[in-house]
Amino acid sequence: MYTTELKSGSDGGKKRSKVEIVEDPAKLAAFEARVAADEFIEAKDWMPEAYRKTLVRQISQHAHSEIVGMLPEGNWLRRAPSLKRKAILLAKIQDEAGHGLYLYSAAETLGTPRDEMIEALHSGKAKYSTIFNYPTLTWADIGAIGWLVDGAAIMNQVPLQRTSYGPYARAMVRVCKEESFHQRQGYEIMTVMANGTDAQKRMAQDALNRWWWPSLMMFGPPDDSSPNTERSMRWRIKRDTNDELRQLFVDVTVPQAEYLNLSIPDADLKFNKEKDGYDFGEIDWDEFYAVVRGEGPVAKERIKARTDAWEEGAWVREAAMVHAQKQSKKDAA
Ligand code: FAQ
Repeated sequence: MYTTELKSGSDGGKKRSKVEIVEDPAKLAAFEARVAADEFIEAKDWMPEAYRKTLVRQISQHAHSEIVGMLPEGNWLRRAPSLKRKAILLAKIQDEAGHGLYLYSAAETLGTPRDEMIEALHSGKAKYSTIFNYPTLTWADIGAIGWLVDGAAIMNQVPLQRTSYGPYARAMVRVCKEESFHQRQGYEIMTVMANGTDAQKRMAQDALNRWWWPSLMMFGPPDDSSPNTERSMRWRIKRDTNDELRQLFVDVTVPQAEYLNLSIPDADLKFNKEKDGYDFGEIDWDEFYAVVRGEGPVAKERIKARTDAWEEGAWVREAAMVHAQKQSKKDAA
C-alpha cells in the first residue's frame, strides 16, 4: 500500500519549520502522466498533497470571491434606477451565491470542511479577489462591474472548464454560462449610459476610469512574480498564465470601449501590429499588493458584512440541520 513519508524537525543541524511530504515517485509519475494526457483527476483518485493543497487554496479563494463579490452590487439593489434593473441585478447576485455554493462543494470534495474555509475568510487567512475591495460609487459602477469584472472573470474561467480537477472543471461550465450573461448585462448598462445625457456619459467614463486598472489586477501578479503559475500550469490547474489572460482581456475590451466612445485611462495603450495586440501601461503593483494585504478602500467593511451575515444566519443553519435530521429519521422509519 502507498504511504507518505513525513519529514520534519532538524536536518543536518538546520531546523526545518515545515513538514515536507515526500510522495511515492511511482504514484507521482503516474499522476503526472494522467494530467499530461489531459485526463480529469477525480475526488477519490490519488493526488500529490501539493496538488490537493493548491486546489483547495484556489477553489476556496474563488468561492470567497463570488460571495464577497455579491456585496458591492448588493449595495445598489435598493437604488437600482427601475424595477427591471432591480430584478436583473437581483438575479445576477443570486447567480453569484450559486457560484459560491458550487465552488465550496467542489473544494469540499478535496477533504476540507466548508466551515474551515469560511473561518479562513473571516479571520483574514484566506484571500479573495482584490477587485471587491473597491467601492461602488454610482449606478455606472454596476455596468462597469458586469462589463469589466465579469469580462475578466470569464477570460480567466473559460479555460478553467478544462482544469485538470474534474469537480472544479464541471462547476465552471455552468458558472461560465452565467458569467457570460452577467457580462452582457453590464455592457448593456454601459451602452445606455454612454449614449445618454452628458451627465450619464460622464458617469460611464468615470466608472471606466476607476475600474480599468483594478480589473487588470484581477489576473494576478506578472508571470515572473507569480509563485504558483509554473507548477499550476504543469499540473494543468491553470491552462494559461496570468499575463496571457490579461493580454487577451485588453485585446478584447479595448474595441468594446471604442464602440462606447469611452477612453481607456492609459496613455501608453497602443496597438502593436507585430504582436497583433495592444501594448499597455505599467500596472501599479504596489497598489495590488496593498489590496491583497487587506488594505483596500472597503476591505474591512467587506469582511464585517460577511461575518455579520454568518452570525445572523446561524439560526437558519441550525434549523436546516434539525429539519434534515427529522427527514432522515422519517425516511428510515
Ligand atoms: N486578488 O502565484 P499567483 C469573479 C494572490 S471571480 C487577490 O499568480 P495563482 C466573479 C494568489 O492567491 C474572481 N489575491 O496565484 C464575480 C497568491 O496568493 P496565495 C476570482 C490574488 O493562484 C464577478 C498570490 O497572489 N476568480 O470575479 C489575486 O496561481 C462580478 C500569488 O499569485 C478566481 O478566483 C487577486 N486578484 O493565480 C463575482 C479564479 N491574484 O494564495 C461578483 C480562479 C493573485 O499563494 C461580481 N483563480 N492573488 O497566498 C485563479 O485563476 C488564480 O488563483 C489567480 C491567481 C489567477 C487569481
